[in-house]
Amino acid sequence: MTSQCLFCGIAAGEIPSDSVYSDEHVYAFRDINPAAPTHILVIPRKHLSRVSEASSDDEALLGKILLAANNIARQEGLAEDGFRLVINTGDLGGQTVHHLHLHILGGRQMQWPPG
Ligand code: IU
Repeated sequence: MTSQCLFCGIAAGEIPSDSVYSDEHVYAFRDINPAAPTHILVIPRKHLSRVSEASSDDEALLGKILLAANNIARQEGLAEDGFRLVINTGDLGGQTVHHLHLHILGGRQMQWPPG
């Protein structure tokens, strides 16, 4: 499902993005409509439409995404003051792009509960 999926296209380099990290399994880029001073999306190159579609086969991949986010947050200078990781899932979860993505949000005070 490469060509019909926006984030597959971004990970493949077919659609331009402001890349911050790339490896064999994971790609990360700056959100086009940032909701915080730092807003980065971390995605698996493998197409998974949402986190609830992941299976035990994806255990290592999910770990890679989380550890990549951790490293990116450190590189972006967010580690000391803190940051937020978010995975919106499905309609009620507020997911609008149907390729699993982990939001890194930082650089401002976050509120709880989220909207
Ligand atoms: P959501 O969790 O599915 O709601 O997040 C989708 C994000 O993808 C959202 O923050 C958008 O601003 C972002 N995005 C993007 O970075 N580039 C795009 O071309 C599109 C959406 I469409």
